[in-house]
Amino acid sequence: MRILIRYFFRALRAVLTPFLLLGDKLTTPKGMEREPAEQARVDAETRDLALYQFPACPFCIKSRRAIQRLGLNIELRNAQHEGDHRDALLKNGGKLQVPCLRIAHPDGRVEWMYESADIVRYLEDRFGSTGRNSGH
Ligand SMILES: N[C@@H](CCC(=O)N[C@@H](CS)C(=O)NCC(=O)O)C(=O)O
Repeated sequence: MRILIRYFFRALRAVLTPFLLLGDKLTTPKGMEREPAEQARVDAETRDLALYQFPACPFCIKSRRAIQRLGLNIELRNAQHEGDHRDALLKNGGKLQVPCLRIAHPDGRVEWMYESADIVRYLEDRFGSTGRNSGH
């Protein structure tokens, strides 16, 4: 029975994936604009961030859209299939759940932030006021 349920969800995901990806592509938000020097400063900060994600996961799409909206260049690491990113997420983050934002702090500490709502809030709090039209 369990195997049937697993295959059902796998098939459902396979059917929904193209629609989710197309919807994401067609409705990509316009990115925040910054002065070049400010963008370079933000880029230097986001080099310490990486988003572990699956391409068609709705929570990952929500997080990627926040990244696009905020005009951030954050490395996306696909953890859907067997490989280094999946292993690193499980081993260091503690569980195979996406999205997960890896934050390397200046003091050397590495934080693994799960939950799309927390990730979006963190990015908005940290970078939301750095754009030309941020209104802050
Ligand atoms: N409440 C979480 C839900 C995240 C979630 O359910 N992610 C799914 C993918 S859409 C997941 O990681 N599932 C584990 C798996 O498929 O192995 C959030 O908002 O980030």
